[in-house]
Amino acid sequence: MRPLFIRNANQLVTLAGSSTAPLVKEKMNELSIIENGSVWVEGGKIAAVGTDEELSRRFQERIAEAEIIDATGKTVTPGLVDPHTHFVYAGSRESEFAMRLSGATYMEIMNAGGGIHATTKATREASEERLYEESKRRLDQFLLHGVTTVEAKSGYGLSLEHEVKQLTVAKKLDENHPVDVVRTFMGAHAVPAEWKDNPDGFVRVIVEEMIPKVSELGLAEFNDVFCERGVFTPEQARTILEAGKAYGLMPKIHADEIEPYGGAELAAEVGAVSADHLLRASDEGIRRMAEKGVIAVLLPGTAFFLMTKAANARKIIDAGAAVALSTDCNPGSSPTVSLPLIMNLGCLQMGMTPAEALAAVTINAAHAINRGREIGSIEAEKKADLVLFDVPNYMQLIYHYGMNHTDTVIKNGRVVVKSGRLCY
Ligand code: IZC
Ligand code: ZN
Repeated sequence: MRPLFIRNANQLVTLAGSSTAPLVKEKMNELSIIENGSVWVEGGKIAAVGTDEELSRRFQERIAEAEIIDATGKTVTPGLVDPHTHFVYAGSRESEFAMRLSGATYMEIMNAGGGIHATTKATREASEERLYEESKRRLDQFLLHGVTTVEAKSGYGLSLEHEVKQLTVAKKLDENHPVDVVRTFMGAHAVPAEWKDNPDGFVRVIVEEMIPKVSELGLAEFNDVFCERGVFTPEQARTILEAGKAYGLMPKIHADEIEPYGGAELAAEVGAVSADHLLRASDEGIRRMAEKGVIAVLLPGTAFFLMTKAANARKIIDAGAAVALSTDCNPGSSPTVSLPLIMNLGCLQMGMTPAEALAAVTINAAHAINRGREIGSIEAEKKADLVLFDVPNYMQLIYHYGMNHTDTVIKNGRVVVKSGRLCY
């Protein structure tokens, strides 16, 4: 592969210097921007970063052999990282939109057999091939919006067979598609209809059958639980997350989305990598998360789409917890793939600065999926995952809401999106 020389970005937003720990507090505003910045890429990795003047001097003898990408007038960022999605699913739930618009809540729809249960039915009925095709289309859309790594949860199978099918699709997408797909087992996403009268029996199936099998097959790195009244209690969540730890699955948790339920506290107790949602998390829970280094993954698109008040990112950052942002891409509460839109909502609805929002979808998002050393910033030795946005500065990327400025995407040193179109 020829070296790649990305030249002369109006802003090269590197986010360098935080590969071992996420950015917290004021540090979330330090983006390490290089004006007229360039990047030399070799063997799929970033080899050097600097001003165009510095790099063109340093690589003078080799420029002729490189593929040149002119970034004049553009903004270059690390490939965006989405650390919380449910994008592997079949079917669609727009019929619930109308129900919610006339007053039904997300939980009411779920308790009446819709919501997660509807998607579980469609996902169980889909063949592996069809699930792959439907999910691949979504993954292409992520890539077209500048995302080069995405976390994907299971949780629409809710039986050993179908959880394995869902994670297998995610694994095959990881292998065959340019976007890296980091897998999370989420058998504890809902209690399926057949276990409705015996939720503890279902918890036993998760702990005794699903977790050992998923771990044996190497299908996931993380283990997540929807800890919410009417779904899984903090006690059940603790049992499931501890069982996962024993099989090498790192804990994550859907915490305190709908009411304060002790999810943030539990995340700190079990040493979760992240606690996600946190709209109603207690101050004490946030304090404990900050103390234990649990990353807060916030999902303002979900609050927007469910018409509720978003989490208070300002308070969480000021309390010292690292914050990441995510789409929560899923068919019911956040059908979007756009992290630029999510950054905009992070600023308008959660009190973040644009710089914090960008740190939250790059380096901090990478840490939220345990990839801080490989991705999330533009630094020598890291994967050459880069995005050229057709805007002169990163602020404009966040300011223009609902627009897609992605021009070029480079994944592992290879151009996979050119002039806003897929070319992998
Ligand atoms: O399908 O509704 N919140 N899980 C927890 C979801 C949203 C996904 C869904
Ligand atoms: Zn979720």
